[in-house]
Amino acid sequence: MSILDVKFVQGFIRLCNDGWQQGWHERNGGNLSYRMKDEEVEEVRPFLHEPGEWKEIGTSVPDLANEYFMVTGSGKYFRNVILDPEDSTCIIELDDKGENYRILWGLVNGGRPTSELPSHLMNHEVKKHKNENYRVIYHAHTTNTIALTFVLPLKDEVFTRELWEMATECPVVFPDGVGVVSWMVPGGRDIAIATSELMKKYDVAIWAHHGMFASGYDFDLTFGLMHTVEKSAEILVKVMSMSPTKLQTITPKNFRDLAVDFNVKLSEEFLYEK
Ligand code: 2HA
Ligand code: ZN
Repeated sequence: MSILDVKFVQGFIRLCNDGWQQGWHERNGGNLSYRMKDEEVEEVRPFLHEPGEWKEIGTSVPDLANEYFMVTGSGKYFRNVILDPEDSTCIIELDDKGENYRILWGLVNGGRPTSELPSHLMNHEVKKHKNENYRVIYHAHTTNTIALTFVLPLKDEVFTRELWEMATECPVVFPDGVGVVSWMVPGGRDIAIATSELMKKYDVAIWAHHGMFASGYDFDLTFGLMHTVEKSAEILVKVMSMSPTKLQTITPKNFRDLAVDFNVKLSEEFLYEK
């Protein structure tokens, strides 16, 4: 038995490799974090080493105090995670204030958790408030979604509506819509605050000219959400490449009908007349 046989560790590694195979993780692009369950902490405890030094997170997440996370390492390549997870990822523990972390496993050749740790943890905190079941925060450099941030207005309602129109499954997969953050310097507290504000309302936040954050209960749902949004963006890029206008599309009335049959609530703010 090794830590690599533990189910959530396998799920974490598989998501990294799936993202790499999608082409969303050039070089060291993207990062992933997982908020571990109590029983999972106990499951991996035999494999944890003497704690490293406490280091500042760079923000404060008091409602995540004493929690454990598996996260990708700063500067590490998603491409390598499946080959050497102990080099590319780590398990960290937060202190009793939610202001510092220490490494308990992984990053065996040195390094620190993802440069986006403040955004990840602030998103986890917001999502945990909303619903204890949220455990995964995933950031990827999704090509088509990024392309759209150069040509669509950076408004939540425009991105949501345009992405919904591209595939009938979309309003069912992300009925709350998607949020958009204008270009900001990555890695710091400001972009973390802006993103976590959007995560109060949405499971998806798009960073203009950079990528996407997705959140979900487990690896399948979170990867599936990222994949669905990015696929929809790819269709939109193709449509806009063929023609500046659509000859036909899914209409607001169609969406309202769909909402009834599929039992989802679609906010009228996204069903505006164009
Ligand atoms: O390189 O994606 O946003 C990691 C990142 C930073
Ligand atoms: Zn990034």
